[in-house]
Amino acid sequence: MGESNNNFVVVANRLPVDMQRAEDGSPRWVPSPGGLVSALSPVLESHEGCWVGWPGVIDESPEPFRTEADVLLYPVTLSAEDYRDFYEGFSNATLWPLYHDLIVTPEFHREWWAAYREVNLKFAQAVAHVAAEGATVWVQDYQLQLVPGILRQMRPDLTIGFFLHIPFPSPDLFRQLPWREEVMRGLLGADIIGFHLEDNARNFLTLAAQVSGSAGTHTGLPDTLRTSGEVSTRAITAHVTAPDGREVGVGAFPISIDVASVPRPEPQAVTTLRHDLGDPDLILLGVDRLDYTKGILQRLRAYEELLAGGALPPKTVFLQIATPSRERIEHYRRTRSRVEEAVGRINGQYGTPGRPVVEYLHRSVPKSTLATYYAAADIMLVTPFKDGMNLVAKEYAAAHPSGSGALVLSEFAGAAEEFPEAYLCNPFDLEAIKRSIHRAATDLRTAPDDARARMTTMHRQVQEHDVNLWAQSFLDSLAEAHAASTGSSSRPASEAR
Ligand code: ADQ
Repeated sequence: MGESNNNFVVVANRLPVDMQRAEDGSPRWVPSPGGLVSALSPVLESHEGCWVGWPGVIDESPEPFRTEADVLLYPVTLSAEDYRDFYEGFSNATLWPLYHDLIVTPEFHREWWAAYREVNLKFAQAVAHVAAEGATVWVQDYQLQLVPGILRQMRPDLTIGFFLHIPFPSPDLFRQLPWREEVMRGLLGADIIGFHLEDNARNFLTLAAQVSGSAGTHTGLPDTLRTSGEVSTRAITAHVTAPDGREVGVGAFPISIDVASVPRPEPQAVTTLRHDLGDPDLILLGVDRLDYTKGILQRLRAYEELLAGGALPPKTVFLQIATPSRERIEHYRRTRSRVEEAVGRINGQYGTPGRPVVEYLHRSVPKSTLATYYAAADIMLVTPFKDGMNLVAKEYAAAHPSGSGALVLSEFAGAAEEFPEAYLCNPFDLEAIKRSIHRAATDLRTAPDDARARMTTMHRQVQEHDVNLWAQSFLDSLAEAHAASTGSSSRPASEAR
């Protein structure tokens, strides 16, 4: 198959691998981290499609590369300025905090916006190059919100889906964005727009009714986009009329994990880990990118106060794995230093020589190691202030088929909608986090049947709603939208599978 002949194209900020150069200058590809990659890799492999994205190294222009699973990886080059202004700037210091309910204050800079437009154009051009006539294109996430609109103009033959992996904020917050009309128009270039939750989709529909999509409007909120229908999960039932008159479907598609590929740890590996940790009575676990949205510091403080109050078994260990993330951005640096300060303080106060009460790793770990941690953990702590979904919660549920363990979960993680059986807490309320941890620890000892029933239900939920269902329902909706708009019965996304 040639480079310009792909019937199914995924475009995301990152390729599912990173390119590194060995000492002799030869390129080497290594798997890249993150929820999006975890979610999409199995889907693309089964589609034999093309993935357009940045290879993870500034100014590198590697040749397109075909994986063993016959997925064509088509790199987009980012310069140092692109990385600074498009990625660290507009994507992660403007949109990320804005869409996560202003946990830190978003910065609005015209140069960053200019870079965002230019880089979105670059990605759209790459897609236009690799996509066959009439292909299906699936655009991923907040870094590429203008791509659907640009592609619609360049290549009206394409069927375009867009999925947002992070929350979509309330209209009042979104309307702070100086370039709100342009972003809305960009998104409305798609045939369907998918979110994790019905609430996200409703926010978008309300906004679409408020913010004009008409070209060139920069003042006020003049024209109203017509919206219709109620949002329901895993299907398109609501529509908005785009400025060019097309009907755009809007729906909720909660993402999940590839349950079949979750590694099953050897029982011996779990025993060895428990032993290495000093055979504790209780193991708490946190696994996150080191991001201020994830609430790592709050969770450490809750743990510290529980230790201070003697509320946990004497031999308790908290294992916190934090993947390095966006390390040049000031708020991330500050979050890291506060987290590490808290780890030092808690160990200084409550640890004994050779027996820290917090084990902290600031690095990525292999999936098999992660699986051992999940299996060994008595209580998983997932306490983000805001999270689109949170795959870690689902990975933990998948790792406990017998119903062992317990999940403490923020009510502001998308996963809370699917896991009402978790020990839910408000992560802004330290007492609430403490209560949930304490209740989970107490139930494991005194009400094990109740704890087991909760975990078993969550395990079943993940098994029955895995990443394949997510991708399938999105692509089926996209194919239906295409068929409806062309009046044809062809199903492009299904054909591509
Ligand atoms: P993320 O913010 O990256 O994803 P999450 O959904 O939890 O958050 O996914 C993280 C992934 O990275 C998980 O698969 C986890 O196993 C892996 N991971 C984390 N730390 C690791 C470590 N130290 N070593 C190895 N692997 C590690 C974004 C959104 C989420 C949304 C996903 C998918 O912010 O809300 O759920 O996309 O849509």
